[in-house]
Amino acid sequence: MPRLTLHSIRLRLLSVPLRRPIVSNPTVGRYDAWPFLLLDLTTHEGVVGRSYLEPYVAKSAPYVIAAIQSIADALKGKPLAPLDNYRTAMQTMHLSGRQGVGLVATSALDMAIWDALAKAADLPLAAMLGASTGPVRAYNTNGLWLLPPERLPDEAMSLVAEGGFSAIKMRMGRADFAQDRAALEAVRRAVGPGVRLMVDWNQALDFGEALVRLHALDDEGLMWFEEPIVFDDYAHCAQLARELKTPIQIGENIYGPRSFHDAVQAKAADLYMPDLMRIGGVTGFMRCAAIAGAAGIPLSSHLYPEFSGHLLRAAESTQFLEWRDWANPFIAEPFEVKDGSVIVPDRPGAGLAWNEEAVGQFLVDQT
Ligand code: SMN
Ligand code: MG
Repeated sequence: MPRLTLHSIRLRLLSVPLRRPIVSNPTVGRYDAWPFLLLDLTTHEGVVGRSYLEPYVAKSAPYVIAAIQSIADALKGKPLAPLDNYRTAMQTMHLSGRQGVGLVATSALDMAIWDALAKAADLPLAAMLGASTGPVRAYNTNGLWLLPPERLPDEAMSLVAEGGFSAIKMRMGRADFAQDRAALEAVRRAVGPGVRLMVDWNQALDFGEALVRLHALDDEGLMWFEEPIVFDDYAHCAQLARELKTPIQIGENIYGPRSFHDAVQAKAADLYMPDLMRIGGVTGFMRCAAIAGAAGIPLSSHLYPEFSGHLLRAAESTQFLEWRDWANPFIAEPFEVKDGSVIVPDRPGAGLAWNEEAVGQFLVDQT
Protein backbone atom coordinates (compact mmCIF):
# COMPACT_ATOMS: atom_id res chain seq x y z
CA MET A 1 0.00 0.00 0.00
CA PRO A 2 1.28 3.48 -0.80
CA ARG A 3 1.85 5.70 2.27
CA LEU A 4 -0.65 8.53 2.37
CA THR A 5 -2.03 10.62 5.23
CA LEU A 6 -5.26 12.58 5.28
CA HIS A 7 -4.83 16.33 5.09
CA SER A 8 -8.30 17.81 4.42
CA ILE A 9 -11.62 17.28 2.68
CA ARG A 10 -13.82 19.42 0.50
CA LEU A 11 -17.55 18.80 -0.01
CA ARG A 12 -19.78 20.31 -2.66
CA LEU A 13 -23.50 19.78 -3.18
CA LEU A 14 -24.74 19.76 -6.77
CA SER A 15 -28.21 19.65 -8.25
CA VAL A 16 -28.03 18.06 -11.70
CA PRO A 17 -31.08 18.15 -14.02
CA LEU A 18 -32.37 14.73 -15.10
CA ARG A 19 -32.99 14.08 -18.78
CA ARG A 20 -35.91 11.86 -17.78
CA PRO A 21 -37.44 12.98 -14.48
CA ILE A 22 -37.93 10.35 -11.76
CA VAL A 23 -41.64 9.75 -11.24
CA SER A 24 -42.06 7.20 -8.48
CA ASN A 25 -44.44 6.23 -5.68
CA PRO A 26 -44.49 8.28 -2.44
CA THR A 27 -41.56 6.31 -0.92
CA VAL A 28 -39.19 7.76 -3.53
CA GLY A 29 -41.15 10.70 -4.93
CA ARG A 30 -40.57 12.89 -7.96
CA TYR A 31 -37.29 14.48 -9.05
CA ASP A 32 -36.51 16.79 -11.94
CA ALA A 33 -32.94 17.21 -10.70
CA TRP A 34 -30.75 14.81 -8.74
CA PRO A 35 -28.55 15.79 -5.79
CA PHE A 36 -24.89 14.75 -5.76
CA LEU A 37 -22.48 15.41 -2.90
CA LEU A 38 -18.91 15.56 -4.22
CA LEU A 39 -16.00 14.68 -1.94
CA ASP A 40 -12.39 15.62 -2.64
CA LEU A 41 -10.02 14.12 -0.10
CA THR A 42 -6.57 15.70 -0.11
CA THR A 43 -3.53 13.95 1.33
CA HIS A 44 -0.30 15.44 2.70
CA GLU A 45 1.44 13.72 -0.20
CA GLY A 46 -0.64 15.66 -2.75
CA VAL A 47 -2.77 12.80 -4.08
CA VAL A 48 -6.50 13.61 -4.20
CA GLY A 49 -9.11 10.86 -3.73
CA ARG A 50 -12.60 11.47 -5.10
CA SER A 51 -16.05 10.05 -4.53
CA TYR A 52 -19.64 11.20 -4.62
CA LEU A 53 -22.85 10.35 -2.80
CA GLU A 54 -26.40 10.48 -4.12
CA PRO A 55 -28.17 11.49 -0.91
CA TYR A 56 -31.66 11.46 -2.54
CA VAL A 57 -32.99 14.16 -0.24
CA ALA A 58 -31.11 17.43 -0.83
CA LYS A 59 -32.27 18.70 2.56
CA SER A 60 -30.40 15.83 4.26
CA ALA A 61 -27.08 17.15 2.94
CA PRO A 62 -26.26 19.28 6.04
CA TYR A 63 -26.33 16.31 8.42
CA VAL A 64 -24.53 14.01 6.01
CA ILE A 65 -21.86 16.69 5.60
CA ALA A 66 -21.58 17.09 9.39
CA ALA A 67 -21.09 13.34 9.81
CA ILE A 68 -18.43 13.19 7.06
CA GLN A 69 -16.59 16.08 8.68
CA SER A 70 -16.66 14.52 12.11
CA ILE A 71 -15.21 11.24 10.79
CA ALA A 72 -12.63 13.14 8.72
CA ASP A 73 -11.55 14.96 11.93
CA ALA A 74 -10.93 11.58 13.55
CA LEU A 75 -8.85 10.46 10.54
CA LYS A 76 -6.84 13.66 10.10
CA GLY A 77 -3.09 13.00 10.11
CA LYS A 78 -3.71 9.21 10.16
CA PRO A 79 -2.31 6.91 7.49
CA LEU A 80 -4.83 5.96 4.84
CA ALA A 81 -5.57 2.26 5.32
CA PRO A 82 -9.21 1.67 4.34
CA LEU A 83 -9.96 -1.24 6.67
CA ASP A 84 -8.42 0.57 9.67
CA ASN A 85 -10.12 3.81 8.64
CA TYR A 86 -13.48 2.02 8.35
CA ARG A 87 -13.07 0.72 11.92
CA THR A 88 -12.23 4.21 13.17
CA ALA A 89 -15.22 5.65 11.32
CA MET A 90 -17.54 3.08 12.88
CA GLN A 91 -16.10 3.82 16.34
CA THR A 92 -16.64 7.54 15.74
CA MET A 93 -20.28 7.00 14.79
CA HIS A 94 -21.10 4.16 17.20
CA LEU A 95 -22.96 6.15 19.85
CA SER A 96 -24.88 8.30 17.40
CA GLY A 97 -25.80 5.29 15.25
CA ARG A 98 -23.86 2.71 13.25
CA GLN A 99 -26.40 2.64 10.43
CA GLY A 100 -28.09 5.48 8.55
CA VAL A 101 -26.09 8.69 8.30
CA GLY A 102 -23.04 7.23 10.08
CA LEU A 103 -22.62 4.54 7.47
CA VAL A 104 -23.44 6.90 4.58
CA ALA A 105 -20.64 9.21 5.75
CA THR A 106 -18.25 6.30 6.25
CA SER A 107 -19.00 5.12 2.71
CA ALA A 108 -18.15 8.48 1.13
CA LEU A 109 -14.77 8.61 2.87
CA ASP A 110 -14.03 4.93 2.27
CA MET A 111 -14.53 5.32 -1.50
CA ALA A 112 -12.33 8.42 -1.67
CA ILE A 113 -9.62 6.69 0.40
CA TRP A 114 -9.57 3.64 -1.91
CA ASP A 115 -9.46 5.99 -4.89
CA ALA A 116 -6.50 7.93 -3.45
CA LEU A 117 -4.55 4.77 -2.66
CA ALA A 118 -5.15 3.27 -6.10
CA LYS A 119 -4.05 6.53 -7.71
CA ALA A 120 -0.87 6.61 -5.61
CA ALA A 121 -0.18 3.01 -6.67
CA ASP A 122 -0.90 4.03 -10.28
CA LEU A 123 -3.45 1.22 -10.56
CA PRO A 124 -7.13 1.10 -11.50
CA LEU A 125 -9.23 0.32 -8.43
CA ALA A 126 -10.13 -3.08 -9.94
CA ALA A 127 -6.42 -3.91 -10.10
CA MET A 128 -5.92 -2.84 -6.45
CA LEU A 129 -8.54 -5.47 -5.63
CA GLY A 130 -6.74 -8.11 -7.70
CA ALA A 131 -8.95 -7.93 -10.81
CA SER A 132 -8.56 -6.60 -14.34
CA THR A 133 -10.39 -3.74 -16.04
CA GLY A 134 -12.78 -4.29 -18.98
CA PRO A 135 -16.51 -4.72 -19.58
CA VAL A 136 -19.18 -5.43 -16.98
CA ARG A 137 -22.60 -6.58 -18.19
CA ALA A 138 -25.14 -3.88 -17.43
CA TYR A 139 -28.82 -3.06 -17.62
CA ASN A 140 -30.20 0.39 -18.33
CA THR A 141 -32.23 1.94 -15.52
CA ASN A 142 -32.36 5.45 -16.95
CA GLY A 143 -36.13 5.75 -17.24
CA LEU A 144 -39.44 3.82 -17.42
CA TRP A 145 -40.81 5.44 -14.27
CA LEU A 146 -44.51 5.51 -13.39
CA LEU A 147 -45.59 7.24 -16.58
CA PRO A 148 -48.80 6.58 -18.55
CA PRO A 149 -48.26 3.26 -20.40
CA GLU A 150 -48.56 4.89 -23.84
CA ARG A 151 -45.43 6.93 -23.19
CA LEU A 152 -43.27 3.90 -22.43
CA PRO A 153 -42.63 2.20 -25.80
CA ASP A 154 -40.56 5.06 -27.27
CA GLU A 155 -38.63 5.44 -24.04
CA ALA A 156 -37.95 1.69 -23.84
CA MET A 157 -36.61 1.66 -27.41
CA SER A 158 -34.31 4.58 -26.76
CA LEU A 159 -33.04 2.97 -23.51
CA VAL A 160 -32.06 -0.15 -25.47
CA ALA A 161 -30.41 1.91 -28.20
CA GLU A 162 -28.40 4.08 -25.77
CA GLY A 163 -25.75 1.41 -25.28
CA GLY A 164 -26.81 -1.73 -27.13
CA PHE A 165 -28.53 -2.94 -23.95
CA SER A 166 -30.14 -6.35 -23.77
CA ALA A 167 -31.69 -5.64 -20.35
CA ILE A 168 -33.68 -2.66 -19.04
CA LYS A 169 -35.57 -1.93 -15.83
CA MET A 170 -39.06 -0.53 -15.42
CA ARG A 171 -40.98 0.61 -12.36
CA MET A 172 -44.27 -0.68 -11.02
CA GLY A 173 -46.66 0.15 -8.22
CA ARG A 174 -49.38 2.23 -9.82
CA ALA A 175 -52.58 2.37 -7.74
CA ASP A 176 -54.38 0.44 -10.50
CA PHE A 177 -52.67 -2.89 -11.19
CA ALA A 178 -54.24 -2.97 -14.67
CA GLN A 179 -52.09 0.08 -15.49
CA ASP A 180 -48.94 -1.75 -14.37
CA ARG A 181 -49.89 -4.68 -16.62
CA ALA A 182 -50.57 -2.32 -19.52
CA ALA A 183 -47.16 -0.71 -18.94
CA LEU A 184 -45.43 -4.08 -18.99
CA GLU A 185 -47.25 -5.15 -22.15
CA ALA A 186 -46.38 -1.87 -23.87
CA VAL A 187 -42.69 -2.21 -23.03
CA ARG A 188 -42.56 -5.90 -23.95
CA ARG A 189 -44.21 -5.24 -27.30
CA ALA A 190 -41.81 -2.39 -28.04
CA VAL A 191 -38.51 -4.14 -27.24
CA GLY A 192 -39.43 -7.69 -28.29
CA PRO A 193 -38.55 -10.99 -26.64
CA GLY A 194 -34.77 -10.54 -26.88
CA VAL A 195 -34.52 -7.83 -24.20
CA ARG A 196 -34.61 -8.92 -20.54
CA LEU A 197 -36.88 -6.87 -18.26
CA MET A 198 -36.47 -6.19 -14.56
CA VAL A 199 -39.34 -4.64 -12.57
CA ASP A 200 -38.95 -2.51 -9.42
CA TRP A 201 -41.74 -1.58 -6.99
CA ASN A 202 -39.63 0.59 -4.70
CA GLN A 203 -41.38 -1.02 -1.70
CA ALA A 204 -44.83 0.16 -2.84
CA LEU A 205 -46.91 -2.90 -1.94
CA ASP A 206 -48.13 -4.38 1.31
CA PHE A 207 -47.59 -8.11 1.67
CA GLY A 208 -51.14 -9.07 0.67
CA GLU A 209 -51.07 -6.96 -2.46
CA ALA A 210 -47.60 -8.31 -3.30
CA LEU A 211 -48.89 -11.89 -3.15
CA VAL A 212 -51.65 -11.07 -5.62
CA ARG A 213 -49.63 -8.94 -8.04
CA LEU A 214 -46.39 -10.96 -8.08
CA HIS A 215 -48.19 -14.26 -8.61
CA ALA A 216 -50.12 -12.65 -11.46
CA LEU A 217 -46.82 -11.63 -13.12
CA ASP A 218 -44.91 -14.80 -12.33
CA ASP A 219 -45.14 -16.25 -15.85
CA GLU A 220 -43.98 -13.11 -17.67
CA GLY A 221 -40.36 -14.30 -17.83
CA LEU A 222 -39.09 -11.29 -15.90
CA MET A 223 -35.46 -11.14 -14.82
CA TRP A 224 -36.36 -10.14 -11.25
CA PHE A 225 -38.99 -8.62 -8.94
CA GLU A 226 -37.26 -5.82 -7.02
CA GLU A 227 -38.31 -4.53 -3.60
CA PRO A 228 -42.01 -5.38 -3.88
CA ILE A 229 -42.55 -4.73 -0.13
CA VAL A 230 -40.72 -2.84 2.61
CA PHE A 231 -37.15 -4.08 2.26
CA ASP A 232 -36.43 -5.04 5.87
CA ASP A 233 -39.46 -7.28 6.39
CA TYR A 234 -37.10 -10.19 5.77
CA ALA A 235 -39.65 -12.84 6.81
CA HIS A 236 -42.21 -11.80 4.20
CA CYS A 237 -39.50 -11.14 1.58
CA ALA A 238 -38.36 -14.72 2.22
CA GLN A 239 -41.90 -16.03 1.75
CA LEU A 240 -42.13 -14.25 -1.60
CA ALA A 241 -38.74 -15.64 -2.61
CA ARG A 242 -39.89 -19.17 -1.69
CA GLU A 243 -43.28 -18.98 -3.40
CA LEU A 244 -42.42 -17.24 -6.64
CA LYS A 245 -40.53 -18.61 -9.62
CA THR A 246 -39.29 -15.14 -10.60
CA PRO A 247 -36.25 -14.16 -8.49
CA ILE A 248 -36.75 -11.57 -5.72
CA GLN A 249 -34.12 -8.82 -5.71
CA ILE A 250 -33.34 -6.52 -2.75
CA GLY A 251 -30.30 -4.72 -1.35
CA GLU A 252 -30.25 -1.03 -2.22
CA ASN A 253 -31.55 -0.06 1.22
CA ILE A 254 -29.45 -2.46 3.30
CA TYR A 255 -26.98 -0.80 5.68
CA GLY A 256 -23.64 -2.53 5.98
CA PRO A 257 -22.33 -6.08 5.58
CA ARG A 258 -23.78 -7.34 8.88
CA SER A 259 -27.35 -6.49 7.86
CA PHE A 260 -26.57 -7.91 4.41
CA HIS A 261 -25.53 -11.14 6.11
CA ASP A 262 -28.75 -11.10 8.18
CA ALA A 263 -30.79 -10.85 4.95
CA VAL A 264 -28.85 -13.70 3.35
CA GLN A 265 -29.28 -15.84 6.49
CA ALA A 266 -33.02 -15.12 6.42
CA LYS A 267 -33.11 -16.09 2.71
CA ALA A 268 -34.91 -12.77 2.19
CA ALA A 269 -34.14 -12.69 -1.54
CA ASP A 270 -32.68 -14.70 -4.41
CA LEU A 271 -30.55 -11.81 -5.68
CA TYR A 272 -28.87 -8.79 -4.03
CA MET A 273 -27.81 -5.35 -5.23
CA PRO A 274 -25.96 -3.38 -2.51
CA ASP A 275 -25.74 0.39 -2.83
CA LEU A 276 -22.27 1.82 -2.24
CA MET A 277 -23.58 4.71 -0.13
CA ARG A 278 -25.45 2.50 2.32
CA ILE A 279 -23.35 -0.66 2.33
CA GLY A 280 -20.09 0.91 3.56
CA GLY A 281 -18.28 2.00 0.38
CA VAL A 282 -15.71 -0.21 -1.30
CA THR A 283 -14.88 -1.95 1.99
CA GLY A 284 -18.53 -2.73 2.78
CA PHE A 285 -19.34 -3.80 -0.78
CA MET A 286 -16.36 -6.16 -1.04
CA ARG A 287 -17.32 -7.76 2.30
CA CYS A 288 -20.80 -8.38 0.85
CA ALA A 289 -19.23 -9.68 -2.37
CA ALA A 290 -17.36 -12.26 -0.29
CA ILE A 291 -20.57 -13.33 1.48
CA ALA A 292 -22.53 -13.51 -1.80
CA GLY A 293 -19.73 -15.32 -3.62
CA ALA A 294 -19.34 -17.95 -0.91
CA ALA A 295 -23.12 -18.43 -0.72
CA GLY A 296 -23.49 -18.68 -4.52
CA ILE A 297 -25.77 -15.64 -4.68
CA PRO A 298 -25.75 -13.43 -7.82
CA LEU A 299 -24.64 -9.87 -7.02
CA SER A 300 -25.56 -6.66 -8.83
CA SER A 301 -24.99 -2.99 -8.02
CA HIS A 302 -27.25 -0.03 -7.30
CA LEU A 303 -26.38 3.44 -8.70
CA TYR A 304 -22.66 4.49 -8.48
CA PRO A 305 -21.79 2.74 -11.77
CA GLU A 306 -18.22 4.07 -11.84
CA PHE A 307 -17.04 2.62 -8.52
CA SER A 308 -19.41 -0.36 -8.81
CA GLY A 309 -17.86 -1.34 -12.15
CA HIS A 310 -14.45 -1.90 -10.55
CA LEU A 311 -15.99 -3.87 -7.68
CA LEU A 312 -18.13 -6.06 -9.93
CA ARG A 313 -14.99 -6.91 -11.93
CA ALA A 314 -13.52 -8.15 -8.62
CA ALA A 315 -16.63 -9.89 -7.18
CA GLU A 316 -17.03 -13.66 -7.51
CA SER A 317 -20.75 -13.79 -8.34
CA THR A 318 -21.35 -10.68 -10.48
CA GLN A 319 -24.71 -10.57 -12.26
CA PHE A 320 -25.45 -7.02 -13.53
CA LEU A 321 -24.27 -3.46 -13.13
CA GLU A 322 -27.08 -0.92 -12.85
CA TRP A 323 -26.30 1.74 -15.44
CA ARG A 324 -27.58 5.28 -15.20
CA ASP A 325 -25.86 8.30 -16.70
CA TRP A 326 -27.02 10.94 -14.21
CA ALA A 327 -23.47 11.88 -13.15
CA ASN A 328 -22.16 12.18 -16.73
CA PRO A 329 -22.85 15.94 -16.94
CA PHE A 330 -20.15 16.72 -14.33
CA ILE A 331 -17.69 13.84 -14.88
CA ALA A 332 -14.61 14.73 -16.92
CA GLU A 333 -14.43 11.40 -18.79
CA PRO A 334 -17.76 9.54 -18.58
CA PHE A 335 -17.45 5.76 -18.74
CA GLU A 336 -18.02 4.13 -22.11
CA VAL A 337 -21.11 1.95 -22.59
CA LYS A 338 -20.96 -0.56 -25.43
CA ASP A 339 -22.85 -3.73 -26.40
CA GLY A 340 -24.79 -3.63 -23.14
CA SER A 341 -21.66 -3.42 -21.00
CA VAL A 342 -20.04 -0.61 -19.06
CA ILE A 343 -16.33 -0.47 -19.76
CA VAL A 344 -14.28 -0.09 -16.57
CA PRO A 345 -11.44 2.17 -17.70
CA ASP A 346 -7.76 1.45 -17.41
CA ARG A 347 -7.07 4.65 -15.45
CA PRO A 348 -5.63 5.01 -11.94
CA GLY A 349 -8.19 4.90 -9.11
CA ALA A 350 -11.88 4.71 -9.89
CA GLY A 351 -11.21 6.82 -12.99
CA LEU A 352 -13.36 9.70 -11.77
CA ALA A 353 -12.43 13.35 -12.25
CA TRP A 354 -14.70 16.38 -12.18
CA ASN A 355 -15.46 18.67 -15.08
CA GLU A 356 -14.95 21.79 -12.94
CA GLU A 357 -16.82 24.09 -15.28
CA ALA A 358 -19.89 21.84 -15.09
CA VAL A 359 -19.51 21.46 -11.32
CA GLY A 360 -19.62 25.26 -11.03
CA GLN A 361 -22.78 25.30 -13.09
CA PHE A 362 -24.61 22.75 -10.90
CA LEU A 363 -23.24 23.94 -7.55
CA VAL A 364 -25.81 24.48 -4.80
CA ASP A 365 -23.61 24.75 -1.76
CA GLN A 366 -20.07 24.14 -0.62
CA THR A 367 -18.29 23.71 2.69
C1 SMN B 1 -34.02 3.91 -7.64
C2 SMN B 1 -34.95 4.60 -6.94
C3 SMN B 1 -34.79 5.95 -6.74
C4 SMN B 1 -33.74 6.59 -7.22
C5 SMN B 1 -32.79 5.91 -7.89
C6 SMN B 1 -32.94 4.56 -8.12
C7 SMN B 1 -34.29 2.45 -7.87
C8 SMN B 1 -33.27 1.62 -8.55
O1 SMN B 1 -34.78 1.82 -6.77
O2 SMN B 1 -33.18 0.48 -8.18
O3 SMN B 1 -32.65 2.09 -9.49
MG1 MG C 1 -34.60 -0.27 -6.87
